[in-house]
Order: sequence, then structure tokens, then C-alpha cells
Amino acid sequence: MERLVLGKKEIDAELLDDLEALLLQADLGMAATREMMAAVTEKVRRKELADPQALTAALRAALLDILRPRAAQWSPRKGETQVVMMVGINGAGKTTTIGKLAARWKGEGFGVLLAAGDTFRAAAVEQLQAWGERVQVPVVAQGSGADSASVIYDAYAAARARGSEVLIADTAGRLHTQGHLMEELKKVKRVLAKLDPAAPQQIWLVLDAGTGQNALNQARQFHEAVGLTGICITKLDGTAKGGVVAAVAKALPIPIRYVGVGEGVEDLRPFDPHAFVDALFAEKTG
Ligand SMILES: Nc1nc2c(ncn2[C@@H]2O[C@H](COP(=O)(O)OP(=O)(O)OP(=O)(O)O)[C@@H](O)[C@H]2O)c(=O)[nH]1
Ligand SMILES: [Mg+2]
Repeated sequence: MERLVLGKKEIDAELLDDLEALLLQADLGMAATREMMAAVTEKVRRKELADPQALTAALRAALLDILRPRAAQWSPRKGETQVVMMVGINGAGKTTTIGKLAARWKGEGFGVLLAAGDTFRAAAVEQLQAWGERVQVPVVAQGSGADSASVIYDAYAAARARGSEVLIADTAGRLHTQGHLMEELKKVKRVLAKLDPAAPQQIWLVLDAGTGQNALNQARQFHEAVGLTGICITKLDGTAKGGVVAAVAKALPIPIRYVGVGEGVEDLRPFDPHAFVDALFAEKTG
């Protein structure tokens, strides 16, 4: 974005139109784009922006205004056993993100347990177990075909008995439009609530940044079905333009917890609005 703006000598209507198109192309979506354009257009009208550099700065500030309210970290707490349930459509990156989170929280000194709640997809249990071995965190599993709610319930009971601070529960991928599968997630919530009405303390949606504006629909529908307390956005290392983070931030009042930037165990970053704005405005090379 920098290049487009800085390549020009003055701010005119054409530059503003180009900018709007660029924001939409970068997946920021209508609402966030409108808000940012309104902010900078107003500054242009009041002649507060002397040159295209000032315009870039104003755009960054407008984007930060959208993102900053969504930056809120969550961490396990000593003396409690909390459940983080991960939900999302097929292939979004749930299981991978669980492996990364397990390594992070274990590294911070917390007792971590994983629940193989994806009893639906063949090899899903083995995939989580492989992550468990890799990051040296135990996994509670019953094998495929088992009842997801019962696996997660047993795992929560085990986590409490062991005094683990956090149980991270995997769940099967599902389309946000599949009503009966959404019902299954509600069942997990009901069953866990028998052990503690506050459980699951966190329900995080995993979104693949590459799904563009469809990510918004997913977020809305999962939120409506189960009530989200966090969002993780994966695959920001790939071809995804990343603007979808702003679209989601604008549309839903849900904290963005982490972003995934690769397939490795270290490739998870706490969501940092400043770093995100820098990355979005950085010139892509090649
Ligand atoms: N490049 C990149 N790849 C990722 C990232 N997160 C996950 N992946 C890859 O995306 C693919 C799907 O990840 P999974 O973790 O299996 O996704 P899932 O949501 O558990 O999928 P289901 O279990 O089928 O619902 C895997 O090949 C991961 O390695 C990321 O941040 N960057
Ligand atoms: Mg999975």
C-alpha cells in the first residue's frame, strides 16, 4: 500500500479512489474500508494532510483504531483448570494451533492437557497425538467414533484431577452451515457445564486468512451458535492478504488472540495491532 500512496505527489480524488480499491482488494471488507476512508477523507477535506506520507500515516491510524479494541490476551491461571475449546471449519488450522498453544503454555510453566475431541475425521486423533508427542504434552483420547462430548468431559475431569491449568479441546471441522454439527458443539458445552457451569471458559474460532470475506460469515455463525470468546487467524504467512483480520475486527466484538504464521511449533504470535499494521503496509517484494 505504501508504494501506491508514496508514488504520488499529491492527494487527489483519483488517489483516494485507488486507495479504496486497494483496501477492498486486501480483504478489509466494506465496513472497515468505509470507516478508514471516511476518516482520511475527512482529514483531506479539512486540509490536515499535507502530502501522501501524511495520508499513509492517517490510514495506519484509522486501521489501528479498528484493531486496537480487539487486542486482549488470555492466559491460563495458576490454581484453576480452564478449558479452551477450539472450533472452526475443516482445515482452518485448529489442530495445528492447539499444538502451538500447548507448547507456548507449557513453556510458560502451565500444566497442559489436550482432548482429542475430533472423533469424526479419520486420523484426527493420531494427528493430535503426534502433536502431543512433539511438544511433550499428554493427550486424552478414546478413538474415532467416540462421542466428542464424552471425550472432552473425561479429559476435563482428568485435567482437574491432575491439577492442570489448561485443557485444550480439539473438535471436528464442520461447515458453519451444518446445523447438526453445530448442535454437537452445543452439546459439548452443556456436558462440560455439569462439571463447572463456567466451562468451557474459552471458545476460540480458528479462521484461515485465505478464506477472505467468507471468514466473516463463519465468524458470525459460530458466534451465534456457541458464543466465541476469541479468534485465531492462521496462514498469514501464505498468499492471504491479511486484511480479513480488519474485516473481522470491525464486524465482531471478539478479541483476536493469536495469528498463525507457518506450520511450525513456533509459528504463532499473540495478536499485536501495531505489528499487524506494519506487516499490512510493508511492501511485498517479489
Ligand atoms: N502455512 C501455514 N499453514 C498452516 C497454519 N496453520 C495450519 N496450517 C496447515 O493447515 C493444514 C490444516 O491444519 P489443521 O490443523 O489440520 O486444520 P484443522 O482445522 O484441524 O482441520 P480438520 O481437523 O480437518 O478440521 C495443515 O497442513 C497445517 O499444517 C499457518 O499458520 N500457516
Ligand atoms: Mg483438526
